Amino acid sequence: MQAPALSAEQQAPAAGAPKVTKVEPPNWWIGLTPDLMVLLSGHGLEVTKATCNLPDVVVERTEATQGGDYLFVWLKFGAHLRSGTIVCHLATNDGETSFELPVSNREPTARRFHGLNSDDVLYLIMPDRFANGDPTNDTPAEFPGSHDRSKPRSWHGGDLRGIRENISYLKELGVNALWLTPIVKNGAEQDYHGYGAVDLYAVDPHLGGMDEYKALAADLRQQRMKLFFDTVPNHVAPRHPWVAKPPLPDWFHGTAKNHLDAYSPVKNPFYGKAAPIGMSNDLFETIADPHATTAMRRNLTEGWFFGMLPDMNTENPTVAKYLLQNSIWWVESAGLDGLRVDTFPYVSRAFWQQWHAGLRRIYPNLTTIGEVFHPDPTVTSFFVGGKREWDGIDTGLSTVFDFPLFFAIRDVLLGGAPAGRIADVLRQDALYPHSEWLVPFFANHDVSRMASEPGSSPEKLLCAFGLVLTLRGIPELYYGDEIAMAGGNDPDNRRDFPGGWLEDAKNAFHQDGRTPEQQKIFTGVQTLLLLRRQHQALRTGTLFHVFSDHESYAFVRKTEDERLLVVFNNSKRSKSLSMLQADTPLADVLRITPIYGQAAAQTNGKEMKVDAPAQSVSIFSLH
Ligand SMILES: [Ca+2]
Ligand SMILES: [Ca+2]
Repeated sequence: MQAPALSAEQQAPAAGAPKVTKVEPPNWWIGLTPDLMVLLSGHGLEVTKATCNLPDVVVERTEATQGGDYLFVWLKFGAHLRSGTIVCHLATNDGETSFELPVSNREPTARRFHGLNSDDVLYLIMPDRFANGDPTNDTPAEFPGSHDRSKPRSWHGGDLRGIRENISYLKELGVNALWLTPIVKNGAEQDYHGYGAVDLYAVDPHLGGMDEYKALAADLRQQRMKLFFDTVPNHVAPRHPWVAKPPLPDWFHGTAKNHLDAYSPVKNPFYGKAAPIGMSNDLFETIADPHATTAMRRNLTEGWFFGMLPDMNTENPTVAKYLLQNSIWWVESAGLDGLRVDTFPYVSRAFWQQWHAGLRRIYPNLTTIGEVFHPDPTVTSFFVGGKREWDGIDTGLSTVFDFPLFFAIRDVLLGGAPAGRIADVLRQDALYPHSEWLVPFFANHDVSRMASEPGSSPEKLLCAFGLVLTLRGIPELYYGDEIAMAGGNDPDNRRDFPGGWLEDAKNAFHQDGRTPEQQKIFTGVQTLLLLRRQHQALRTGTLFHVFSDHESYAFVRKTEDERLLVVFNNSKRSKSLSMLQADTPLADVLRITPIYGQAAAQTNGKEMKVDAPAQSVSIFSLH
């Protein structure tokens, strides 16, 4: 009997037969971009011919690298492309293979890509630490031993389903936009925080998959809430497969063995200033300083963060294209409203200009918020877009987190600094093209919890909320501060939200699971957020200083229809403030109605007197 012929699959592959193991991006959309650069991973990909099955898809060129372990394929799309799957055949001297690229129509854009404005309040969640909605993903098969709730640096089981299940809590509190720390695949035990990416096109399996992320985005849209994605174009994890085998020899700045350290060689006293608390030692001033030399700057933008995180070579156009497409892919996949941009000063400004231009061509309203961890507004504002700086570059960045105000609020409340320090930050608002988009905050995942700082108190915590929610901008709150969660420095500031796990003894997502102390803060924050929604002046009003001294600061938020007075007293004692009304927005005020806090106020038409309780924020409506 004759032996049957072997099918193609059964034949032993020739040595070096081509094989595709990964396609980046894994899918795309019709009409989004005129072209696409696809990065294939695999083996034997030194192609002699590449063709796709549709007349509207043209392979413009290909480039094989690393002995055929990677292949870049530049595709051009025609005007008549229809949804379906593009199949591209690759021929090499040793055989043939193919890859698939599904392309689909875009979802209707009406309720997507809105961006933020001062009507919004951002709430920061570290997904691993908020709520465990799906215990079956706690230890993905790929990452055995990564989960241990008793270890502060292990994965704890929180996930995207847990956030979906607690949207009602966020609505009840009164926030409407979520910033999640990075959800891209990290996997490894200590990378629960998300800043150690090993795959920029996948959701970490501990958090749920891409479907779960899209479901969260859809749930939020349904509730008219917004979603921010935390993106890190500056670096990936040391264990990213690219580090051992980069797609291009200069894919990174340097190599694992030979690279600069981002830690600046220039130390803080260079500009003669004392370092404020918590200030990074990296001198972002050198980027803003037209007189600085390349030697003073290079480490910052080309060095590896912490001396260990592989730094993307964002000056290489192929790397820049990869990163732009990756950002577009996340925004389009989930219908995002914006991106929080990590380690902003560590990436070249020319890259940011290009990256923003590419994003804004598709998403003109997308908001990007840069992390510039620095106390000086002349430095933070330098990185904001909407203006060209001395280097001729407009970064395109929408806005930054208001780190100068963060430092001032903490210094005033905890360090005994004069309350006027707050006005000192605000007086520099004209440095920003849109100070109304600044993001005031008093806490995030990188600093110790306000409630646990030496000298803190529930009253001071409520003052911090009171300031952040009434000063100009788009406030950011950190999960759990609304119930006075405790915690020291990283990772202690990232404790599990009580009640997010079935086995938790107390469930602070519900009022009956909160202690009276937790409920007091929760109610205060909820009230402030409600007042913010009810009073246009708290969201968009022009801000005027009306009083400032060592212990107190008072300001007015004014619109055409409304005047509100906010009084902050940082003293340990109650205090009486007198304010002359002439030539201020207090002029002509005859009636003062308290709407928040315990302060009392009266006026004789010329002078206003406010009796403010110790360590308090109070709000009055003026008529
Ligand atoms: Ca889980
Ligand atoms: Ca860099």
